[in-house]
Amino acid sequence: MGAPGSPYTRKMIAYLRYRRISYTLHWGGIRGAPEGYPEPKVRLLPTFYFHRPDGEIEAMVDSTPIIRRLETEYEERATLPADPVLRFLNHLIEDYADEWVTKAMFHYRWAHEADAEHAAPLLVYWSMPTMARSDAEAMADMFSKRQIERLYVVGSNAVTAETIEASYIRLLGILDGLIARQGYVLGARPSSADFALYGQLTQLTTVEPSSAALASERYQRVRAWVDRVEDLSGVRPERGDWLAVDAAGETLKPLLDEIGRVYAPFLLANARAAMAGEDRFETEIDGRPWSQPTFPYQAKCLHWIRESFASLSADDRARIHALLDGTGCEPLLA
Ligand SMILES: N[C@@H](CCC(=O)N[C@@H](CS)C(=O)NCC(=O)O)C(=O)O
Repeated sequence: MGAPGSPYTRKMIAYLRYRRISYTLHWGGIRGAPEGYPEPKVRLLPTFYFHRPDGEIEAMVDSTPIIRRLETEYEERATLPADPVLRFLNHLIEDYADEWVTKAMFHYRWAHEADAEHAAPLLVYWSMPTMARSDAEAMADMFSKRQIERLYVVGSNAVTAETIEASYIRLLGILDGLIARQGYVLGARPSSADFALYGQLTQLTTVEPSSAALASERYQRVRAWVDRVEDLSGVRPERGDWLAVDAAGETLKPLLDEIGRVYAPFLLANARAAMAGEDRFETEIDGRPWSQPTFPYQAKCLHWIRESFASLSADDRARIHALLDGTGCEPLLA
């Protein structure tokens, strides 16, 4: 169950299509779970309902572990690279897309009045297409008020706006270069990191007028890529389509530099505040001040990155150290 305006829902629909895993989609959103389905632990979009062998339905949220589960249950057309070094980089990039790029998504949707007025009715009609116009308008007003009040939660405010917007524009340029090379971030076949970036970009490059205009003016290649990734069921991936690990450092350098520039300092400052039991923190990101409430889930994200790094062989860890050297991502490993 998900909604077209949810970047994680879009990530997962495109993922399922590429993997040729059959599914039934319930467009939901504001309405909540479809009738007869269990509630997940946390109400989030998308929610996945797995039919268990004992006949029970299991509700699951969080796109990243759902993908890991589906990668185990279905073998063909994997989106996690087999090489452990590349697989680690895939995890890092997927996490950056899910947890940092989403700041840009939420910021562009709600921080500027024209964008917010554009999005609010869409969010209602995506979920309830038959609602009477006057009711829909009232609901859109209520919803946009709530979301604008929550901008501070992701760290979007007058102080951080420039940092968020500049990082979105740099990402477009970096992706333009990567797509031009081989079609996807990690080579000539899509990875879970591609689907994560795609999910955020479905909103940023096609829904929000401000951020979409930035993509259409200068990064038409990225804008076109978003349309293609929606359905990659016809792509036939080969084992050799993954980026060669020897080439990964050079190819991915601009993206890893970007992650080290904005996401690494964010994750570290957030985790430090979470450890100290502080409910908000201030730090510097990309040469500008950054302040926001502590986000406990993202402290776990850092923990998971470290856990997956620690599970690798000494050889693979050394290769990753060499790859990340000078990117700003090094403290994520410590
Ligand atoms: N980490 C989750 C994030 C899912 C998420 O945050 N979904 C948003 C919508 S895109 C949500 O449901 N937010 C709750 C709300 O808006 O009330 C994932 O990867 O699926």
